[in-house]
Amino acid sequence: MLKKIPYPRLYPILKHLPHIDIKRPVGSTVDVAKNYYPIMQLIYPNGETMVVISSAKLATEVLDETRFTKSNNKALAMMRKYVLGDGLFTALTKEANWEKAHRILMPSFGKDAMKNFHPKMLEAASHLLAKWHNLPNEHYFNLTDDMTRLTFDTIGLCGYDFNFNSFSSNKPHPFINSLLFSLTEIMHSFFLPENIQKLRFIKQKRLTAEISKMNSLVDDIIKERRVHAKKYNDVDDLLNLMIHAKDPVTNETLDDLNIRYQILTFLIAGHETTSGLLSFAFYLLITNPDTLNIAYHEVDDILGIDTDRLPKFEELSKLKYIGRVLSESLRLYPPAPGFTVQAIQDTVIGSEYEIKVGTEILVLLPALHRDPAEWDNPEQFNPDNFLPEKEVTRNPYAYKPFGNGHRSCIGRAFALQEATLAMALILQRYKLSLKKDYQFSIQETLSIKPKNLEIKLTKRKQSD
Ligand code: MNH
Repeated sequence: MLKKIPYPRLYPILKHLPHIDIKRPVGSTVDVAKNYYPIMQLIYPNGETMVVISSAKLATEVLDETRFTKSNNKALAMMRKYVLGDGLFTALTKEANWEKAHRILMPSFGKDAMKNFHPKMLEAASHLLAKWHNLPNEHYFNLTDDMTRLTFDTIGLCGYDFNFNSFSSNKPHPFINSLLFSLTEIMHSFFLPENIQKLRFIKQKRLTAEISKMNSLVDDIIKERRVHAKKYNDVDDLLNLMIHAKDPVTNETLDDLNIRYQILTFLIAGHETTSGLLSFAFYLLITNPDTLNIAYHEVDDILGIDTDRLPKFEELSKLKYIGRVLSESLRLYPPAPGFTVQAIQDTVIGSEYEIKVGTEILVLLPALHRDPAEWDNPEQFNPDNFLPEKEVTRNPYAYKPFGNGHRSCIGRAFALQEATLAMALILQRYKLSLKKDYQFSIQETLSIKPKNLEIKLTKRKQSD
């Protein structure tokens, strides 16, 4: 028997918009979806419909790549139009440039390639450590801002051998401000009908200006590479692949415009989410002292409380508990909180809900990752959810922080290595404490991060 996909009360003109807080679209959608588990439908003022999935059972179906494929929802389409073009993230799967760039860039993100990134990741982290070493006592600062400095500098060094020097300034790198404005503006526009959007020409004008500022950083990166071509001949970074590598199938290199899009794609995708991951993971550790203790023990065991010793690449994979902390943090607070797919042809899911070809389907990760049918105590932070024996028995579709299948995250291993390294270096050296009256809330800018996460540090001692 087919059922209608349920939805909340519909309003004239605004349709479902009154149910959504456009400052926190994901959080408010999760709140509504709880009342409509495992599936609901939202209609936006522009008439577009979104089917929202929050159970692993239905995710298992819509993530079957023989029936469904990644779709560029309106936010991705806007990212594509204004910023990222046919770069990997916003290219359509059927486009020749997606497959081509995927083939060219994939090898540099495999397990073997990760070792090459280790020294650069250490270099970026050493700038964070140098800054923290010199902080005054009892000084509160925004942890997320420093995590963003770290991840942004890391992708600059690993990807483009380019030092953004984010830690040398009290202000965020100008690129970060431009990106923040652009993502927020694109997120807000997502909900507005096109005729209203046109009326917001001041915002639109600023969007264009911020995007050209971001593009000028891409110009700097390309210029540096061209002017000092010789110096970079033997460098093993992403940019050299983007510029020189030939696709084994077509024997072509990437074209100049596509190279620009890839540079921006990796600049953005390569730091935003990892910064969110580290921020949430530290917040969760600080507020769950038992888990923090286990993490300290592991770091002390494997690396020692020796403030000068830097982890070797081979040691990172021994930090099993930290790995589980990161996985569990990605479960509760997936920094990229959703992604969309669409049916290849008309179909039925869960044997009861009809899905028409092309219908936008949102896999709402904070809801999926707390599916009561799959997780015991879903709201509880418990790194042991990722013990190996738990992982083998769980439905793999209950946990998708890096997306799905062919179009899943190319930077997964990179992000986890970077986050493990940063967490280990920090725990080796510091105790972290939150401001007394800290009220946890989430800031949404397409991705999610903790808001105003102010912490202070105390140096650890050998005797701790
Ligand atoms: Mn990443 C795709 C999450 C780190 C580069 N990434 C995706 C998708 C998710 C995602 C989800 C799929 C989106 C979709 O289906 O529309 N990414 C993350 C998370 C982290 C992350 C949670 C960190 C934690 N990503 C990184 C890093 C890089 C990167 C680091 C680069 C160095 N991600 C990408 C690219 C894609 C992507 C590129 C698009 C891949 C493709 O479609 O071929």
